[in-house]
This record gives sequence, structure tokens and C-alpha cells, in this order.
Amino acid sequence: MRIEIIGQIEKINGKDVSYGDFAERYLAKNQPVVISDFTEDWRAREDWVNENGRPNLHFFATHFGKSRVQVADCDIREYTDQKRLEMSVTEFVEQWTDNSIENKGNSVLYLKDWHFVKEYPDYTAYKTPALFSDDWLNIYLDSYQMHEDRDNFQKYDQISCSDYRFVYMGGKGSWTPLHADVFRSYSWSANVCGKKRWLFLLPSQSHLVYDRYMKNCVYNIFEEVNETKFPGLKKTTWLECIQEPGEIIFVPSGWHHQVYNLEDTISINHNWLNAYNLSWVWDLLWKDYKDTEESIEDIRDICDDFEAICQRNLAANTGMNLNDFFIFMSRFSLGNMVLLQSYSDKHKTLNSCSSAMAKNMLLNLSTIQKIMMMMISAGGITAKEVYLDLQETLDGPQFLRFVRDMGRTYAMIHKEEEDQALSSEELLQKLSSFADPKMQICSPKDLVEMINHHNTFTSYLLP
Ligand SMILES: O=C(O)CCC(=O)C(=O)O
Ligand SMILES: [Fe+2]
Repeated sequence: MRIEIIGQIEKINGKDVSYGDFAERYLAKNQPVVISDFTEDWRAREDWVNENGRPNLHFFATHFGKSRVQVADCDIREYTDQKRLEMSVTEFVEQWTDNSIENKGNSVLYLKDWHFVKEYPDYTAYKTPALFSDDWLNIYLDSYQMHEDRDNFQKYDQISCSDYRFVYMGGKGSWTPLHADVFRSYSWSANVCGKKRWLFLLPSQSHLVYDRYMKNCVYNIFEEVNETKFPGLKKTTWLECIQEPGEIIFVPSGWHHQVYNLEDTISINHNWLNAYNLSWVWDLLWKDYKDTEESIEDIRDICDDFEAICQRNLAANTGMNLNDFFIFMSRFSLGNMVLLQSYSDKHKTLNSCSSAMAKNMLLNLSTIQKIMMMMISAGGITAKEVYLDLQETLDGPQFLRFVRDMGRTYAMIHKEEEDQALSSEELLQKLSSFADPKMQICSPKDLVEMINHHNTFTSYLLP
């Protein structure tokens, strides 16, 4: 089947766009764009690339050879993805080199989802550009796990969910099947070397690549697809992009994409979410929850705790469940409120003239409130043991790190002066000015009320 390509993705120069422009034109409008001029000073572009512009595989084998990585066999489909193998970077490099010398019809291999930053935190391969730094997911995961203390997920957590910052490496012809990203998050992807061809589908056409039960998605848009099963595919229209070395592509939420490496390519990509795409994340999480519930409906009557099983399955299938999401939003809100409190103590004001940084955090809080209201109307959180204890949160070292990372990041994004990093005593003092530290956030309703209370209190300080 031939698919119809109706346009190309816009390209801009990173130097020509401020954070405010980017947020308004691309994050808020959920539009893809390719940005140049952000990667020139990255260490990765020096160390990882030979003078001829091809991957320096020798460098990988000597510096990171022992790492265990996931490698996709691009020729073999397994369920909805490619077959994955596990091997060391040295083995991967050997196979890649053998394949390109002998070219004897071996499978095309593609190293994917390598949590490089987690594994080598002291080797600064690159710096995330400010445009992509309002990243709640990775800031959170640097301090917390998505499913804490849940024995069943310890192993899964550490391997798969430690963060959403990845390195990809593959020879010419390696590719990624059609998909929309995890949690319907945004992604950005930078070519350290090599070229990619991207095909994008507008979210308004997503339903056309699913079967009539909205369960199975087309795997490869260039392969003969069963028209009876996927009658919508012939009506789809696609945007295309050829991404050159050094360029970064912004992939908005919910846009399905299929990707080809046109040359031997190394890329770095992150998944991230923030106030602009939180409703996408919520909508998918709720849909996945309902699907999970429906899939085990027949055992409901014989289960002691049906809800707990649903949440467990949801976390296993998607990487987070409703409880995790609620705790994530609670901690994130708390961090924003503490930082805003600190800002308003210092500047004696918090209003529409406040800094871009303060406005960003106010937007975060109002967006979380909206999503919590949706959660309430959908049925909320029913498990009794899911709550956030404020005292316990303050006592743990993670919260201090989390708030400091957040403060530093927002100051960097908006090019504002960073408040002196808060101490743990100051954390308690700031929090005490809008909440009772003995309190617990037990439900989305508690969180909405706490944010209201905080907002009333901080605007009380207005001159
Ligand atoms: O580069 C690839 O092969 C896939 C990357 C991708 O899907 C993404 O960045 O969202
Ligand atoms: Fe993707």
C-alpha cells in the first residue's frame, strides 16, 4: 500500500526562538518542528563521531563496552514491537562491524532505549536544551521511583523505568515501527551523527491506523497491510521529515510516527511531560485503566482486591498506575508551592507581573488542579493506603534534591536568577506557611484544596 505524504515538518534555527515562543507555538499547539544549532558543542558529537561523520564504534567499545543493552532485530516482529535481544555494547559493536563488512544478509540490529545518563552520570555527553527542560518526568525520576516499595516492581523499575533519557544506535536501514510515545509524552530526538527519515500522522487521524476495536495498531505503513483489518489506513495523510546530523526533532503528544535510519546513526532522545501535555497523559492513563479493568472483568467476583490487581496490571503494562500518578502530581505540586512561597517571600509579590518562572509554576499548579478535578469526576483514588504524608516527605532527603533540581531547572529555562538553594529547615518553614506539616494528602480533592489554599495565601501577600 502506498501512503500519501502531504507535507514536510517545519525547520527553525534554535537561536531564533525564545522559550516563550517555543511554548506558545509548539508545546501548546502540539506541533512538530525540527530545530538546528543546539548540539554543536556537545561532547557526544566530538567523542562519538569519526572525522568522516560516521559513528566511532571503537570509542563505545573501549569506554562503555561492558554495558548491557537492549538490541532490536529490525527484521523480526514480536507482538507489537521488534524482537529484542540483550547483549553487551562490545558484542553489539562487533556484530555491527561484521555485518557491514560481510553484508551477508544478517539481520539489521538497532540498539535502543539505553539509559546512558543513568549509567554514566559523570560523563556529560550533552546538555538538554532549555526548550526541552520543563520535564517533570525525568526531574521526578532523578529523586523518586514511580512505584516505591512495591516489591514486585523493584526489578522492573530499576531496569526499565529509571528514567526516560535514551541513546539509540543503528546502521543504515534500521528502523522503528509505527507508534505513539509512552504515556503520550512529548519526545525530542537529536542526531549525534547520521540521518533519519520520519513519517508523522496527525493525532486527528490516529483512529485510522487501528483496527475496528481500537486494539491493534498498524506495524509498518510501507508493508502490505490487511485492508479488511485496517480499512482506515488508505485514508491517512502523512507529514515527512529528513533529519540531518546535529538537528533535533520535537515530537508532540499523540502523533504516531515511524522512523528510518538513512545512514549509520546515533541519536539521543528524551520523553517528557509538563503542563502543556498533561491532559494527554491523563486521558491515556484513564483509558488504559479502563481497558485493564475490562480485560479481567471475568475474575472480579473471585478477587479479594480487584482494584489492587487492576493497578498492578496497569503499572506493569504502562509503567505507572493511577496511584503512582497521583503521588507524582502531589509531590510535584508540593515542590512548586514551596518554590513559589520562597519566591514570594523574597520578592513580596506573586501576581501577573511576576517573573516568567513564577508564572510557569502557577500554570503548573492550575493545570494539575484541572487534571485532579478530572480524576475526581472519573472516580478518584479508592485505595486507602495511597496518600502523601507531608512530614515524611520533608524528612526524606529526596524531596530536598527534587526541589533544588526543580528550582535550578526553572531558573535556567527562564534565564532568571536562581534563589539560593533551599535548606531542609527552609523547606519546612516555607511549607508551614501554607500547610500543616502534620497533614496528609489523601485524595485528588485534598490536593486541589491545598493548591487553592496556597494560592489564596500567596496572593494575600500582594502589595
Ligand atoms: O529514532 C528512532 O528510531 C525512534 C525514536 C522515537 O520514536 C522517538 O524519539 O520518539
Ligand atoms: Fe517515538
